[in-house]
Amino acid sequence: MVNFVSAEFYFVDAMKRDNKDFKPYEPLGYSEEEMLTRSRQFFEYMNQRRSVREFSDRPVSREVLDNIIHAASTAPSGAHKQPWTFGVISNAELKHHIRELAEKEEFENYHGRMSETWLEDLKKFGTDHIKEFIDVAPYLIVVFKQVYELDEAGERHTNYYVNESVGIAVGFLLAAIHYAGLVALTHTPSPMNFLEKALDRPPNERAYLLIPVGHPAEDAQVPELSRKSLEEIMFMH
Ligand code: IYR
Repeated sequence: MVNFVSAEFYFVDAMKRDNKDFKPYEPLGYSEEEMLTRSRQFFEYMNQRRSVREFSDRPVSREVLDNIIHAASTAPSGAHKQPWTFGVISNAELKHHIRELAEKEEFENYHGRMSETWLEDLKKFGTDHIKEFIDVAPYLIVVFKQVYELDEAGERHTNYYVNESVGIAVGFLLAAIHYAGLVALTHTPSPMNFLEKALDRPPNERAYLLIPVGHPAEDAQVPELSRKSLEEIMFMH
């Protein structure tokens, strides 16, 4: 890491490390050409990802779902605390219960809690308080952030950069879902605390996102949209 400190500080830092905690990093070692191809292909692949709101009830195997969540769990996190829990709901009654609770909140949002500007911004997506996808998708992944860690003895331990860590893990999750050829929606029923109660979660967990996962409905449609260009999102000095 480039660091604006003198070589002496580097030395002290290195001394603080306990070598038994470290092992050599094994680089992937792609050639320049491979790097160029891989980075371009990855962009093109990711650029095909779309949020989908219309799901098929076609089942998805448990093993595929496990792999997706395992991939999400490889995300970096503050002090490697891994401050996340992924709840997977496939039970039809529980999904329906969650749908009813989500629709109740969303009804309030669409009928008074959201500003005119917000409703206007959402118009082109055609969303409303009806959340059929919660019943239809074979799995709901409810992502929880752990605002602190609770160990087996019930002791609290601090977690760091929890929102950043869980956000990155969800990014990995969405990439893994797309890589498996499935679709997802990052749904934000608001407020979301009904999920903590409905899923009987411990006091250190807060619901972060509700993500239905599955195959798209055969006639699924997605909004016509384009993404910002590199020039718009990037600067370089
Ligand atoms: N949470 C609501 C509203 C909503 C808000 C945004 I910002 C969106 O991009 C989409 C929807 C809902 O889920 O319908």
